[in-house]
Amino acid sequence: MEKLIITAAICGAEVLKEHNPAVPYTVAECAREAKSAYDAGASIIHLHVRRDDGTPTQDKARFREVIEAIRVACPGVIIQPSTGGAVGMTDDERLQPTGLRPEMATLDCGTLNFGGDEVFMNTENTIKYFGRRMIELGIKPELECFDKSMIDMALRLHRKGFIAAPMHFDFVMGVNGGIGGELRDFLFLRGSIPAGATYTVAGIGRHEFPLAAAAIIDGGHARVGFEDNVFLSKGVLARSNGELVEKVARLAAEFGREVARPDEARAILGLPLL
Ligand code: KMH
Ligand code: ZN
Repeated sequence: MEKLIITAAICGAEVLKEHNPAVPYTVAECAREAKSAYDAGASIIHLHVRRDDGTPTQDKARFREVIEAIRVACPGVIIQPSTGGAVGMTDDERLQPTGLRPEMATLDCGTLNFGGDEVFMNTENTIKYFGRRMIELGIKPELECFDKSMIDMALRLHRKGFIAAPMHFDFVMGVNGGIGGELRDFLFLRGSIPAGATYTVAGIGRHEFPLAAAAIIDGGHARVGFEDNVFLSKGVLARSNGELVEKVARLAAEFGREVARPDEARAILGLPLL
């Protein structure tokens, strides 16, 4: 089986220090959290950035600053900026970090309810616009699919030339408004992607580790981090993103699956080596 790629979603746009005091806002805190994850075996850092007061922003200069600090702390790591940003941001606001030409970025493949009155908007035209931009800039999209219909959308837009192969999916499971986080849901999604595609799974909250275990066994890849879950186990806050990554690496070791370092992850994903 291929080595396991662990992605750390260190910060997110919604989770706050009130949920876990280790959630990073400042540049130094982001570098600290990325390093804890990298040292524990993460080869991809999925990145949102904040102002120092915790406000989410897609500001290009802020991304540049945080990315530079992470590069120093985590030599060779793959940095994957979010183009999802936070609910309510415009398309062009969200796309700003693509101007830094990262190796990867997220591409959200559909609209969904996001709790209360919030709607995370990704119309077909938005997805086409983002897909075209990523092809032009040579950025590999991680196709964020919060439900089965979003996989279908991604496949349709791939056929129309808006998304290049080999496709890499991220099944985000357990969001209130998207697909659930049960094993049957996982099997439905992973059975819906084409041969030659890769996937990672991001389970929200209590779904994080069971779904990581499913991906480890299945030959897929796993995402953990404060964006998705702040607990190491029931009622126990993780002290760092690194603790969450360590737990996945331990699970992988139990199942005899080795963890990929960044260049091995690049080879698996079809990214140029550094
Ligand atoms: N913060 C969510 C509204 C992504 O990174 O592409 C969107 C999100 C997905 O987190
Ligand atoms: Zn995200």
